[in-house]
Amino acid sequence: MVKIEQVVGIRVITLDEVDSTNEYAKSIVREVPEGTVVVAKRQTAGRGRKGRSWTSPEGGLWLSVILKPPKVDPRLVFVGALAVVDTLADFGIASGIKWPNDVWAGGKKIAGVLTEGKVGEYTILGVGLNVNNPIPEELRETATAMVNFTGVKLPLERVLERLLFHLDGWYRVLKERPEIMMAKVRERTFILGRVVRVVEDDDVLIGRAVDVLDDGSLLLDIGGQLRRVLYGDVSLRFF
Ligand code: BTX
Repeated sequence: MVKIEQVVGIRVITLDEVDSTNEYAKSIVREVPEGTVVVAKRQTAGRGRKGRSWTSPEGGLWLSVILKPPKVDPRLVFVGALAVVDTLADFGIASGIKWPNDVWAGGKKIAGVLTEGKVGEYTILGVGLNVNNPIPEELRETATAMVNFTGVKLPLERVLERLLFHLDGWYRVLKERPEIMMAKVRERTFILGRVVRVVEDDDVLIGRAVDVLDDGSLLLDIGGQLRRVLYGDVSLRFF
């Protein structure tokens, strides 16, 4: 029988409070093995992409996984997104990926993924999942938490255990059979077939999302012209 070695979660560092688990993970990257996880009860300066802030009070799961892949792979973000989708399914919550780095449930954002790395050295895979935490007033239109679906608070330890299990599994699939992971990403990406607005650097593109390609980029149909988008912010409500 082939023994499968666990990578993600071989070591878990738990903190009560930290500015950002991604920052903390970066500061210890050289001292710990690949797969080490930093999880904090609350973050005082949780970050999203492009310097945006990520609200992280007690009750949610805020964690970073230290990965040391041979090269930086932009598809690592999907390891996080797919693991969240599977974790939510374990608790009976249906969700989908809003390319490239959000997970939505019931029409609202329930989780976000932030990958940061240094070429040839490491990638920090940060995942923020709203579990039992309150959603601040100003985000209630767009954000939700697991507790809003279950009606009862969830044991955070159990959610963490499922999330680490799925992160480990999808990281292995990415390394060994990336095409299988990308097929799953396509299946889970709920924006496909819909007209979206994508902001890519200074470009604003409006078109129909038709596919997620094997390299992780989004294929847009803009009035019959196909355009590949490597990275960007997607909005669905822009009319
Ligand atoms: P993003 O840039 O796609 O999303 C950030 C935006 O999401 C914010 O501008 C705000 O509108 C909204 N938002 C803020 N907090 C929440 C929340 N709790 N739930 C839903 N929406 C919210 C997404 O970035 C990537 C987030 C990664 C967060 C993890 S937590 C662990 C790790 N450490 C860290 O500092 N960041 C990552």
